[in-house]
Amino acid sequence: MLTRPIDLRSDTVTLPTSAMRTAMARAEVGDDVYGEDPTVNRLEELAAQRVGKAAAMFVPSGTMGNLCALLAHCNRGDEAIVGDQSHIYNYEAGGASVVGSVAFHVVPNQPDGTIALDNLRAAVRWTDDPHCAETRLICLENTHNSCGGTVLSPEYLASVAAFARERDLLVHLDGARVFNAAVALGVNVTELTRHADSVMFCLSKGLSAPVGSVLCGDEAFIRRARRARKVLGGGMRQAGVIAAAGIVALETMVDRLAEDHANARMLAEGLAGFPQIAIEPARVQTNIVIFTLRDGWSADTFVAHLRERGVLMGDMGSGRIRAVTHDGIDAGDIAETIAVVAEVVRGVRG
Ligand code: TLP
Repeated sequence: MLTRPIDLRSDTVTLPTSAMRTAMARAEVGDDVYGEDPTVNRLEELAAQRVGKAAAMFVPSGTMGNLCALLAHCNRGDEAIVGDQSHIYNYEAGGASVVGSVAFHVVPNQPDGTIALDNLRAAVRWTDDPHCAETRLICLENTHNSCGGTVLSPEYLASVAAFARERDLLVHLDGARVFNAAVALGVNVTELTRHADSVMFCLSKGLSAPVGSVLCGDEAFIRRARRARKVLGGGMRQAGVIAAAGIVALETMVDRLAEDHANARMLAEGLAGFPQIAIEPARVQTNIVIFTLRDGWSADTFVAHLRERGVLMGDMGSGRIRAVTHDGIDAGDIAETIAVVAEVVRGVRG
């Protein structure tokens, strides 16, 4: 048993840094529903500027950020095209349909997290026939969580943006981990975000802030999104206390994501050494490692055995297991994880 658990379930388990705690304690605050919290205002300006948009809105979660985006872009009865592996479709409780009467038009994600242009083309409804919902929005995800933290390239994003313009559609980017994508590619994040009308990114994942995400877009869009956030009960008051950590996250925690990517690759390479594990290390581009087990071993038993020995991973269903690297996990933890996996593999077999 390890002296402390190695928690690879998600990068959402990251803890605020001491610089964040200091900034939180000292944050100047006001009532943000009146637009009077100076720290929230500063975070929103910084976030908008980082992703190259005119305006931004602080929200308590990525789920609320995506939902506000869909509500601000779409009218009741409109259709949003989403990937079948997307977080918006699978893990956000169908919010846009529940709250906004927005229909999801689900198309396949490719293994690399993209949606093929042919699939987009086929999904758009060309007609003003009243039988059909009106296509309004395309949602993309970068990095793509369920596809294994894969990175959507600027070229691909540009091709979707061009397609959307041609068809008079909008593009929303679920960029919960868009800074991981930018760091992996070695480009400024605006190379990725400029192809979308709106982008949501999370402060509370790899960037280690305790709470919060930011939705960015043009001024008119953010005005509509603020109304949606109010409907959802997401108008916060002295939110500067948490926004302060978000500022530290953006200013100090982006470049270090490269370490998480290197650790994820190290983990993937270690796992590939076990014949019982199916994984292609070359496909691990950022901080998410997804693998399956061979020979009919069950993922939940494997995950339970790891847990008993102090290593936490996520069972994603369909036999898939996810491990996510983040601040607080170093190369030594990865070596220990691989040693624990070796024990489990031997134990379960023997
Ligand atoms: N993802 C979480 C879980 O919900 C699966 C995780 O542990 O990875 N978009 C993407 C791509 C996400 O991965 C997540 C969270 C969200 C949106 C939602 O963010 P929160 O959890 O802040 O609502």
